[in-house]
Amino acid sequence: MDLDDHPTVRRLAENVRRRDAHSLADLVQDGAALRQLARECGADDVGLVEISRPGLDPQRDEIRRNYPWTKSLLSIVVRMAREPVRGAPRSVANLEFHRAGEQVNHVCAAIVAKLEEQGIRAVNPSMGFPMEMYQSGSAIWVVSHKPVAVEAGLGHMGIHRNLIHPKHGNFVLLGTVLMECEASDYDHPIDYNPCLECKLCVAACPVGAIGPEGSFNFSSCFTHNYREFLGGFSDWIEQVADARDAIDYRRRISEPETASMWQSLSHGANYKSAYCMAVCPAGEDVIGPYLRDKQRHLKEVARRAGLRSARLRRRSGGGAEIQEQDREAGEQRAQAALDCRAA
Ligand code: B12
Ligand code: SF4
Repeated sequence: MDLDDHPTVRRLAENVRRRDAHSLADLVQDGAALRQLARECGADDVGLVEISRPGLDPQRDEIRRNYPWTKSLLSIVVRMAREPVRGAPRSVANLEFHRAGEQVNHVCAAIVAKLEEQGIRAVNPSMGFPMEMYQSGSAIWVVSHKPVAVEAGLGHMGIHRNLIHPKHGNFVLLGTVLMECEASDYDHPIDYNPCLECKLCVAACPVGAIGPEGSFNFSSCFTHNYREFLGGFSDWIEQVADARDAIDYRRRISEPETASMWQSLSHGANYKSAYCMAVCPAGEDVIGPYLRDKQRHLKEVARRAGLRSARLRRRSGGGAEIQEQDREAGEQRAQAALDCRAA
């Protein structure tokens, strides 16, 4: 068969001819149309940034290493429902984090599909996981969404380091689409930070990861909130590997923690905190109840913090009494396992 006569090859040649006929100016897409496309695909807000923006200096080389053709970035937010994130049960909050996260990925994938139909190369790096584990040592993510969203005028990072959208507050998850095309116009950072500097996030964090001046202790948040991701998972595997037998395993890991790890493996990894986000009153749609009744807002924050204080003391290794209780509980679990075997 003459391959040049094959229908697929003929159609491809025609498409390439048509594409080559485009002038560079045709590759500059109308900014308003790109924003409209993102909204039609389900984004709650959107902004555009050129790759040469100084705010992207720390990640430009990294982005271009993987996708050298990137000329502009489309940044989107998807709003989360507030009450599921605010309440104490983390299973409810996690449902909302997973739902909104999936939505971010779907919206970005839909935008990429539409752009591809128009002959524009585009990719949608993940909103969270999966990430590039082989890059550990440098950033394992393909795009750092927060600085892109800031440059796209979608908000600023508050004291807790989450992006606060001027309307939806910090109850948003972020996505970025890398595009081959330039846009006719770009967005810019908003001229104020929606953060109120109330420092409720500082008080609510169970492991003190957020400093009142805006410093962030990565390791504290990572070890606690991300117990069932990455480092915490490795720790669990090592406990399994090091345990001499089932009874020794039960001494090391409590049954609820085993069950929680199973839930994460079977239903998607679960966050253990996000209380910094839960308590944040910033944003036009969010601030109302805080302004109306600060005392009530504070009481609710305190109630949530109270629920976690024992865990906090245990995790920080403080309190010999609690360590003793932990040891006794481990022994009881081991004894129960022995009784069970003997029966
Ligand atoms: C890495 C990461 C984390 C890390 C670090 C958090 C952070 N502040 O950067 C950990 C595991 C702690 C984390 C936790 C959470 N995350 Co997170 N996370 C990311 C990720 C993958 C990259 C963040 C990033 O760009 N960091 C770098 C810069 C821009 O941020 P920074 O605040 O200045 O970072 C400082 C520290 O993180 C530190 N650092 C970063 N990496 C490392 C590595 C080491 C070894 C060390 C020592 C320090 C360190 O150095 C930076 C400079 O001070 C993004 C997804 C993505 N691909 O963008 C989601 C993302 C930032 N996370 C998000 C969320 C929702 C959370 C949690 C609420 C999780 C949850 N559901 O419980 C918490 C909130 C913690 C907090 N207050 O920041 C959302 C934020 C949405 C928003 N409105 O801003 C994002 C954007 C995901 C998304 N697509 O929406 N996350
Ligand atoms: S809780 Fe208060 S201090 Fe913390 S980020 Fe939100 S508004 Fe800013």
